[in-house]
Amino acid sequence: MTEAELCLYVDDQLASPYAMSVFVALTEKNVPFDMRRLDLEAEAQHAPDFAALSLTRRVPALVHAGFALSESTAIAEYLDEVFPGTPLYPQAARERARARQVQAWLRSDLMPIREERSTMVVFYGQVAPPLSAMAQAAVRKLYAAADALLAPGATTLFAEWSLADVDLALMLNRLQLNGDPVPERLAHYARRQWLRPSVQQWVQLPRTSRSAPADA
Ligand SMILES: N[C@@H](CCC(=O)N[C@@H](CS)C(=O)NCC(=O)O)C(=O)O
Repeated sequence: MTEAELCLYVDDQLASPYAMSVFVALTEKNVPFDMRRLDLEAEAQHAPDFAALSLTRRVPALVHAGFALSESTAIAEYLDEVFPGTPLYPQAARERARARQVQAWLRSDLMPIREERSTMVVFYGQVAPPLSAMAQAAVRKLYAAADALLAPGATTLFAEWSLADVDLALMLNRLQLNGDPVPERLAHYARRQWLRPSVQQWVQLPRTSRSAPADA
């Protein structure tokens, strides 16, 4: 495979949690890929060239040998089916379904956490003001779900690592890295997940300080 065969489009700020998820997926698959950064503030996602590739006009988008795909979980599932290497999802049907459930939930719920603890906290060290009552309710829901999903002493959701771990750790780290109280068991899990080399490769990418994105 040549590098030109796989190209990942991400946000210029490298703050998108969904772009991070796909970056980690590609890195775990150990396949070479190009990465192109789009300036979302400058509306680069609406430029005709990109809009023709990404039907949603959002990042992440992946182009694989002429096949263009958007939506991070669709991309991850495609990569898992097409490439060998580290499995991104559990093999057993029920665990795989649970992993997809976690990913879908983290992308569709908990909006007050995503708004009040944007990934600028995680990737740019910004400190946000105290959580609103709505966000505190979302945090309680997050902690209850994570506590129920994680077996005692476990550092992964399932027997083996999966991409759902990356997404859950990111959600917990929105709070942990802001200094909000996180139950120690969940904090330990998120810290361990954050140390995974593929995650650290994303975290360590050079960034220049910018203002907060609308929804990350
Ligand atoms: N459900 C999508 C969410 C993607 C998303 O929200 N991308 C944001 C960046 S974090 C984006 O491209 N925003 C620009 C826009 O919507 O115009 C996924 O999982 O890929």
